[in-house]
Amino acid sequence: MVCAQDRVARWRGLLGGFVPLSILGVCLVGYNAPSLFLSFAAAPPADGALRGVLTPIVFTNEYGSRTAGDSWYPSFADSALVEPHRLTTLSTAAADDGASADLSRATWSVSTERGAPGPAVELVDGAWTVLFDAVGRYVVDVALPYGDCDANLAEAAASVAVACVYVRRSLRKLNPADRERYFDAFKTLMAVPTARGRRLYGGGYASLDDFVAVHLELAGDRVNDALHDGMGFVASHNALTLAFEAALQVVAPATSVPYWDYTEDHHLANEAEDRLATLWSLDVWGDDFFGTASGKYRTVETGRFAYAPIAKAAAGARVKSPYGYLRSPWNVNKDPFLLRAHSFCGASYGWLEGSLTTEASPIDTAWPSCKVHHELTFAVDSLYEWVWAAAYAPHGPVHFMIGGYTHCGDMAMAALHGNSSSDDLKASNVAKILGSVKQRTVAFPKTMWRYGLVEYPQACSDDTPQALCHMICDDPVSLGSFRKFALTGDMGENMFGDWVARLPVDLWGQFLELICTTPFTPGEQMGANSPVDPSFWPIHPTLDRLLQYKRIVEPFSSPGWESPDGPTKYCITDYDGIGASDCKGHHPWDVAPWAVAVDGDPAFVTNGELHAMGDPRAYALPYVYDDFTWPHCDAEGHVFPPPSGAPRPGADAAAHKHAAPEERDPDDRGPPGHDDDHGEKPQEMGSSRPGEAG
Ligand SMILES: [Cu+2]
Repeated sequence: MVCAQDRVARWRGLLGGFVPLSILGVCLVGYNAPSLFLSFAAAPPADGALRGVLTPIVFTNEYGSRTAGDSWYPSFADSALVEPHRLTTLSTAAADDGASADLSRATWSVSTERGAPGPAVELVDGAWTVLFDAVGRYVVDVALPYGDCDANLAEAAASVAVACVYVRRSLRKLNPADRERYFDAFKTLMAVPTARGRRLYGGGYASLDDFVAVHLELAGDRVNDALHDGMGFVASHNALTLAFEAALQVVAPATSVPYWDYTEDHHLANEAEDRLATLWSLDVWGDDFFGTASGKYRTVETGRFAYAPIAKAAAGARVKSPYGYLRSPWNVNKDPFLLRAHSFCGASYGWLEGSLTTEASPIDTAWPSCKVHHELTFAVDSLYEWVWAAAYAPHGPVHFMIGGYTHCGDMAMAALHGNSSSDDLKASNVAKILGSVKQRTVAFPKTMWRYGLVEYPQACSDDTPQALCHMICDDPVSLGSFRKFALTGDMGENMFGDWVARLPVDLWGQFLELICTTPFTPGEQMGANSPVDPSFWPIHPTLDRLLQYKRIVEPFSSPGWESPDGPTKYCITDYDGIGASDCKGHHPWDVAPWAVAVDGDPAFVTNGELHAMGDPRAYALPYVYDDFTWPHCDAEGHVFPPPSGAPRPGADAAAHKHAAPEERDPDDRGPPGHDDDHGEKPQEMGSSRPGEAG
């Protein structure tokens, strides 16, 4: 303790010593230089009254401490970030470490941006704590008696702007309590229907099935997918995630939807010997996370999501599965449980490090890597190009590799084995053809229906055996229908592989029989009901985070919704930019299908408005991301630099180098003569591109 007289003497001493100390700068060695200069800042003014100076106000919760201006968001350059419904500890201290500043005697006040009283700050076990209960801007003031030996010589005061926002964290960085809270709330939304939930939790509640139903209705439309394969993809999924997050928060107020940086999964699996086995055995598939799908039925059998049920669609639902579930019309699955096949009819994958131009094909599965996310960030400079690219290689394979296909029977084509005289159809080629058919389930069961080549049953009654509920082809399957299915332009080749064109005429019927009578069944993440799978939700925040980083670090030179060069194509069915389909859901002026919080209240906004709300320079969303670093990518040489452009210590930002694309094993190529379909951009009808499941 330094008493008043001593302190005044000390000021004098410091002031008196100033010149020589400055001249003999070297003499500072051994002193605590920073606090010395802070002491000068607190030097008594001419009137002789002491006024203390406080160190910055620090806001601490279980994830760490924040001070004003330490976030990467330009909108929060002057603010400290705090989180709603999470106990926050406030601290500050006298900058002059010689002064006595008894923090227990501080007076704190919190007010809203408009000056209304905010939440109370309370002294609990010697620490000042506050619980913000609503997203918004606040001001925190503190006054601290500043003096010594029981004499208040002055009062130090400080004021800081605070932004209270939810923080979306990496799924892998949630502390165990928060991870439990998130997945428990998820389970509640899964189990409690909307009407009952509203009685229990209030009007903001909505069940998971509510979100599944709307996503299914919009994505399961036969002609226009209003959520995918177009410019509305990112904004509509941001609206979906925001609305879902708000429903979760009704149950668990401190929760936010985590992001799953699945490039880390690529990084981890890529270093392993058996990459796919490693991919599916990572932590996120454990009982504490999404749960492991296993067994004959490929459903989760342990953990909180064990036997997660799939609901029946409401009476009169426009889009439902043949068995009446909240599933896609092309999903003939009879089983009532959440399905993740993780493979296509058991066919093994190749493993490729994809790039932005990769058309992710089941032949070479390209789980999104650091490389592709880096390219999306630094090799694209228009929003238009970014949104079109983001949906595919950087995102789509996560959905369809999780979902996969099953119920493929034994895929026998007896005649192919025994009766063929064709050189093309030696046994090894037959195996490859069947392997190709398996792998291409990623596209054809849906694509053939979308193009009107096949139908699915309006209804399969509950007692219809699975084997009898499948797509409906022309009856009898004719040579004409083979031409229609398999030889129409590029379509058949894209759907099945270029071997179809060489299939002998006498085998066409048998091939069609196989295709048309097998109850190929997609996992949920392959279909329009993908939000029913807990592993769906943390996927899109990952893209959103990448987009926010891009907008902070290297903003688009063409930030508009429209193509900077050439006609704008709003969705894949917008032929030649002339709007042949209405592309509903994909224009900036289309209203996003889920309400989002605007100034605290749910409101429907357009895709364009929602995108503007995410502008880091005029940020109006109720959440931020915890950080924008990708250490595992930096380690691979795909460096994500901080906003200044200055390299982080230890990171070679100048390099931006890419690892050479992995050499592909020619034996992984699948079907005979498979034509490399990598490198294609989004296409019109006629493509069998897997598209964006989810
Ligand atoms: Cu989706």
